[in-house]
Amino acid sequence: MLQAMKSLNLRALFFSLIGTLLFHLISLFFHLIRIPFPYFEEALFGLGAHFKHRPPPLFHLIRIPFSYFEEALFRLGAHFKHRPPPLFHLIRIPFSYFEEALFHHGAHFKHRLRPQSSLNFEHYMERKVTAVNEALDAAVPLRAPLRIHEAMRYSLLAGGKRLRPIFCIAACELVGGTQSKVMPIACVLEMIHTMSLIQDDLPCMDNDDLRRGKSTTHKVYGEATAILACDGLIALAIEHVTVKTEGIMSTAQIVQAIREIATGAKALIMGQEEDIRSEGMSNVDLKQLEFIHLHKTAPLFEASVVLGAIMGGGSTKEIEKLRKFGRIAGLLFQVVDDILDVTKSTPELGKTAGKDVMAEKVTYPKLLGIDKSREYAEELVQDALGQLTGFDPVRAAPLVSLINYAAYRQS
Ligand code: GRG
Repeated sequence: MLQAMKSLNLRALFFSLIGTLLFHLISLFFHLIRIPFPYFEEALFGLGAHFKHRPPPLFHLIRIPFSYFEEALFRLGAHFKHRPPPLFHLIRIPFSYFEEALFHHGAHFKHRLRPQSSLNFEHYMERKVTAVNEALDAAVPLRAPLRIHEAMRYSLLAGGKRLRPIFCIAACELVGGTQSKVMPIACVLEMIHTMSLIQDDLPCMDNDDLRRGKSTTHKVYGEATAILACDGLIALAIEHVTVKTEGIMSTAQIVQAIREIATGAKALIMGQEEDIRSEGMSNVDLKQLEFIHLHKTAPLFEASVVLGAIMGGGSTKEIEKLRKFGRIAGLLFQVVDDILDVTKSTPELGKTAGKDVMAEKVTYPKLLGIDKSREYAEELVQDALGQLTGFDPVRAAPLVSLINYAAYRQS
């Protein structure tokens, strides 16, 4: 009898222990699956992330966080109200829902799980910007007469993003070319871009005091020297295409490069003229605005990738795909420029913020509003990335990241 009671007690104890354990395991399980979803979603929405494909309700059951995303979110400056326990860090499962949002937000992943994601974009940009800056520095030596050379160097080496030369190098490397071969052409693109900015800032155009975080060229050197610096940069650009490419480009390639640059420059002039004429006009529609942006900004981006592809020995099909990619990238850049003009401050931009509104310029936010302008930028990102299908994904990674950078930059 005693024996039977003992074994009954033991059995009861055993079952109660198992029951308690199960209860705790189940509540722990529910606790764990409860935390992660709001944990990420809250952080992502707080960052203003957009999800193109929200996961179906079923997926909401699987709410697994992992350090892969956490790392990226931290780099974006995300704040988490509830951090999941370290146990979760063991579970590292890619989740395209989060990945897409983070990637499009400009996030960088140290350990990317997709093939193209092994690129460390920050390091990539650092390396490319340094190489371009060194080449530009060497391109304009400080010589007599000092003042004009100083003015050219002042604007050229003022520390821009160097996006056009980097797009050019990335396109060249995408089709199998090398940075050293394309560098003179990459510099040409920055020279023309810089001279267009000096002109754009002149009192007779946008009349601006600040560019790239510094006083504009005419403010420092006076209008006459600023205009001559523009002329000097055009002359230097032509010299670079024809002289600095000797032995590395065929005559046919040089002619093609000059044609691309001239076509781009012509378009820039037309876009700028329409931009200035549209100031203060209330009847400018989307079609006209697209004309302005497609001329004022897109052609130099287009020329950048096309020249990169030509220099890299790309096929006609590759060049034409990249041409479309470059044009969309340029349009995207200008749409984002319009958005930043009304959403960021002067110190953040390094140029005068809110000047489009002040000058009564027609912009995407003015015609569509900020949200629709962002949606349009998002469409352009997808459109541009679509042009890269068919290219080797690892080699295309810099252009993918550059598009994301152009779209989600903060200045
Ligand atoms: C190569 C032979 C040869 C000639 C060059 C390119 C060129 C001819 C002239 C430049 C025309 C010009 C002033 C274009 C402006 C381009 C431009 C993108 C200006 C900046 O646009 P904004 O005002 O941007 O929208 P910011 O940065 O001022 O907000």
